[in-house]
Amino acid sequence: MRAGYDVRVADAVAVTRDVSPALAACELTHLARAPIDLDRARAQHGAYEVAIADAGYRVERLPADPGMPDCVFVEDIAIVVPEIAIVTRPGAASRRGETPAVAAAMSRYRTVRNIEAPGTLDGGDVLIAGHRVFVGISSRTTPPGAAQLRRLLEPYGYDVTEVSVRGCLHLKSAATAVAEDLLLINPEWVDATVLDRLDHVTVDPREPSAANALRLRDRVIFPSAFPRTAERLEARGLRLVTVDASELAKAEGAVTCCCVLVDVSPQA
Ligand code: CIR
Repeated sequence: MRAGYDVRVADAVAVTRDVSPALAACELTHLARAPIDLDRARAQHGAYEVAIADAGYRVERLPADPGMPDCVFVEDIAIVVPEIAIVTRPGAASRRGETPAVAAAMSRYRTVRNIEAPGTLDGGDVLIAGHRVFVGISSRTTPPGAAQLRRLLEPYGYDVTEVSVRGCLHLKSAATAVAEDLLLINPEWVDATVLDRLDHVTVDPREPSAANALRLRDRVIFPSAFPRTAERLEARGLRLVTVDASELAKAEGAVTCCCVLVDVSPQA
């Protein structure tokens, strides 16, 4: 077991959103459209929520909007730090209507700030590792969007660094934090010269999509589709809980993108 785990998990909330009945019309950037079994997607999403609840988080599920195919991917809509929540202006115009419901949920826990036009930014492009924040410049997040994020976070002591992303949707398709001081990276999809200054594990090359892991306080939620990379993480002492996320993966979703974690403990 790695040092530094805090297993006191009370007072943590995971905001999720139901799978939209319109999911088949989701945005796609790198994948060809494939049939999605909505019932199976909902069952897998429910099991994912149970895995998060088992870790001691209170899951707060927002209702789906039938007019918003991608609304289950709440991560793209809000970024939360102990001091504020930032509601994004998503890069895909079809997703901008997702923001009011998520903003309302965030306003119960944090002062809400917004990314404003013309900047765009998806939460999937924002990787937070302590007070280091990496923001991916991608097909969804523009330099003006990243600059707004910097202006909002720097007053609280965060160091915001832009990272270019290639070959994948978001920065967090290519790199996620699996512990306070440990990243999981696919170096093919991200400028690793920025990220590899931090201690990191690389994905197994046969599992390029394996860099997205959801770090909870005492465990990591990880897709069952990537057993070789899972072995690498377990070898670093991480406790993994695997979930089948195959249906939402057809919509280019992964495990970080279906929740926004909010620490509501008094010290937050
Ligand atoms: C989209 O293209 O916006 C959705 N179909 C998938 C978003 C996945 N979000 C994420 O990885 N943060």
